[in-house]
Amino acid sequence: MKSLTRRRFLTAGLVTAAGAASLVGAERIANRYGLIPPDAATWYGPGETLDYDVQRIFGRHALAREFAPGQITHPPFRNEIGPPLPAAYHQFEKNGFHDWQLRIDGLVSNPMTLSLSEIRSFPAHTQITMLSCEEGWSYIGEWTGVRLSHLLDLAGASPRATFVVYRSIQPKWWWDSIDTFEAHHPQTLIAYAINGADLTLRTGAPLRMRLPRQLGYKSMKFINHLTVTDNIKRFGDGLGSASPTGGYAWFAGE
Ligand SMILES: Nc1nc2c(c(=O)[nH]1)N[C@H]1C(S)=C(S)[C@@H](COP(=O)(O)O)O[C@H]1N2
Ligand SMILES: [Mo]
Repeated sequence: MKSLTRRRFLTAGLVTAAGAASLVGAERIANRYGLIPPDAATWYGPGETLDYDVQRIFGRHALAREFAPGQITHPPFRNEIGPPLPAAYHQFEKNGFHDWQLRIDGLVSNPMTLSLSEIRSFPAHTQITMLSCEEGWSYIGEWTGVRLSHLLDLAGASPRATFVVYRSIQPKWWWDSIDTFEAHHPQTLIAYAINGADLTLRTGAPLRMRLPRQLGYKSMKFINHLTVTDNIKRFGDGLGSASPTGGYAWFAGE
């Protein structure tokens, strides 16, 4: 009921903003553009919905600030990794991650499983950006990887898709999602290197989501699975990530 009221409120705003004639049309636009974050019904709802909508209406193409090489923080700050990694992870690590795979499925015409060497053969992008933890610290690093949009194009992601779910080797705690704007944003990378060297256990080896427009916890380490969807409610508790249950908002942008 609550989220319905909020939806009506948003819809009214959209009607005003767009000068649209029809309420039904505006509601369709709100849903089409995903202007309601998946965890809107939680206590983050009102504030987060407002942040998210302002960002999506006015700032969805905005670029996170990029820095000069001399501004890189040495060594990078590294956060605690919790909970402990499973034994399977350490097996991959022993083999230099040669058999690590990234699965891409869901609303795609060509589901695929990519090896690390395939991912490294794709066009590489490097960016010097800031990673900010919600706890207040931050550091500047140079990340290299493939654009997520490149992988989505390869797999033939459907234009009907609204979210991309990403999972780590710790899928119970560390799974998350982004909307398709964020997924196609040119600074959104599946990263495999930091400051010119392969990622390590502490920095998320062998693959890490790198989202410089959102707080650090969205830059998930140990990624092995991407699912393209038009129905985010089907995943986990339906809130878009494990975070809202643990006390963190799904949308961590500004
Ligand atoms: N799989 C996984 N990803 C993770 C975490 C984690 O514990 N496990 N910590 C997150 C948090 S809270 C932050 S702030 C950043 C920290 O990245 P860093 O270690 O490169 O500083 O990683 C994020 N990604
Ligand atoms: Mo964090």
